[in-house]
Amino acid sequence: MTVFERLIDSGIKNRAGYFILLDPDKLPEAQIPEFMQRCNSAGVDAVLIGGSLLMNAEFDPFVQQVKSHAGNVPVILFPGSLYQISSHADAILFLSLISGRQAQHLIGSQVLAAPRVKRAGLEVIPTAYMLIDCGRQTAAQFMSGTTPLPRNKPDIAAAHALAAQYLGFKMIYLEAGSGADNSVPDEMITTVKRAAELPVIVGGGIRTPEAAAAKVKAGASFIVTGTVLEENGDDGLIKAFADAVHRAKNTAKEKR
Ligand code: 1GP
Repeated sequence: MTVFERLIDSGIKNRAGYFILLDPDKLPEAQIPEFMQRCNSAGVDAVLIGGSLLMNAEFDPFVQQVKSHAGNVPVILFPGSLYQISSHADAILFLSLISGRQAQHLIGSQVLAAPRVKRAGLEVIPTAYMLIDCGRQTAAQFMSGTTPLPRNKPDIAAAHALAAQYLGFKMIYLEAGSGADNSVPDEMITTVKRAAELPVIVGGGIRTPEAAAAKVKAGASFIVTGTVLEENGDDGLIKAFADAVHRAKNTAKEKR
């Protein structure tokens, strides 16, 4: 079974899935074993590794360390640049920034990355990546030099999602940006979910298990949190997020 099949199987058939984003600059290597132990026992569905920028950490050894302590949890690359490819991961979200109009982020970087991804033997999950305005500029917006989609225009997001489906992407990622002041609006998630028959990952600015559950109810298939776990040392928070996401029921379809 591929990582993608596993995610779909455990994730969206009956319940949503919970992903944790690890930024190599933020999680000290010495803390990786204990952190991954907590992910395993909480039932986290995958860890994503990536960041807009790498200031200090060495990417490849970091991924290797995470993988060696990951147990059953799939390790998926969520690359912020061409430097974030590692053969130690299980899979890669092969991203195209479809909310922007810059050829480099739509296809240019992907052409450069493709041979490296193949050599690394990674499972590829083609993912349509959409930046959603969160009220102020985020690192992803600045680094990509693109304009995010307006947060009060769910139809624009829905049309992008439908185009992504017709282009053959396997997942949609609605991104408010790491540390966003405002997460992706629930109404936009519902509109996107109804427009396209693809699993929807939602991340950026989700700070409480209740907010995560509300996104699942709105139609999210997978929830990503990063910053809140970096800022909060509470041992029980990972489990609280995982439980909230797994227990919440997606009601977006019934409202159709
Ligand atoms: C960022 O969606 C992720 O790419 C997670 O965002 O760090 O705000 O949780 P946060």
